[in-house]
Amino acid sequence: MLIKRRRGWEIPEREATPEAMFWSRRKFAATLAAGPMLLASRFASAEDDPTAALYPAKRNLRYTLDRPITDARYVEGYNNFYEFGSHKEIARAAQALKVRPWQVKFDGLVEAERVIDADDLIRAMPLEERLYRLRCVEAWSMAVPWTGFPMKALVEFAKPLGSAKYVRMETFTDARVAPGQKQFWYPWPYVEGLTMAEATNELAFIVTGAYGRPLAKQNGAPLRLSTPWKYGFKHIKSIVRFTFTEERPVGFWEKLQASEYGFWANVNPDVPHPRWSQKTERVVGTDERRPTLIYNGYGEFVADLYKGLENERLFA
Ligand SMILES: Nc1nc2c(c(=O)[nH]1)N[C@H]1C(S)=C(S)[C@@H](COP(=O)(O)O)O[C@H]1N2
Ligand SMILES: [Mo]
Repeated sequence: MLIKRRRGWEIPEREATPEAMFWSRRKFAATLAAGPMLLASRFASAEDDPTAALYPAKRNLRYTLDRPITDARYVEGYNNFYEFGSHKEIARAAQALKVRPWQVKFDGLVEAERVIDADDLIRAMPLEERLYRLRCVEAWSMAVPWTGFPMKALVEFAKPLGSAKYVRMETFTDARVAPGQKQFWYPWPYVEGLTMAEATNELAFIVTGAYGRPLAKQNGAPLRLSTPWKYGFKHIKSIVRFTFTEERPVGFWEKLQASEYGFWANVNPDVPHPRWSQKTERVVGTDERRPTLIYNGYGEFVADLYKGLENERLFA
């Protein structure tokens, strides 16, 4: 007889871990309450960071929030990073990830394949700070001061051929440091993709830092994507490879459960997830619920990207 077991990803997050319960039962709640500096020092490693002097970068005032910035202790203590576990308390486990040296590969439909060290890439790019909202498909949200550079600058650096239609991104694979990757039912490595028009839209941002310092490992150091008009699962962490291609990439979640997680994944309160509503979101770190906005409130920047694509499943 086939026994159907409910796995972590089949349970809506707010049902699995109401936030009050999450914070009260956690073992290192005391450390987190003591503040982000203590957390940062606890997690500080011996690895020197030659990019540290680039932070804090100048804030770009074009991108504004409609709510306060989420306290760093939530952004750095309540994470999705399935490589380190299918729950939210992965920050400690993620410290095992070695982010130096870190090679990033550009391949596929490019003028010439190349590999560059992440520190060299970061130093070559125009760093700035942006205040962005992050809306997870599980119906929670945060507001984060990310540091990074426009993905458009990265695309220009990669020199894709005119025939490239998509960019496929891939996370590291190393089951020795990321025990989640021993869970064979997940389609590792984590993969995500964007169309070239999305990747070169001004909002698409490669994140290298947050809160005025280099990015914490649990947030996807050394390079992570932010596409704030799309659900959080598109925001792939700890990227090692950018491949330019004519074929639409199949993301990690799409491969696992295509009926629930698609390629486009644009935020829309009127298109429910098959198992829960997307109408509102829980604002992490507060007891507030807010109405969710179409394109997560970024329609003025991105709505035009989807003209003529109305037959696509744009919102899941
Ligand atoms: N490699 C990788 N990237 C990932 C994930 C993951 O499990 N693995 N989770 C995604 C999901 S579902 C969300 S909501 C965001 C969470 O980012 P944060 O932990 O920095 O808030 O990361 C995304 N990027
Ligand atoms: Mo998510």
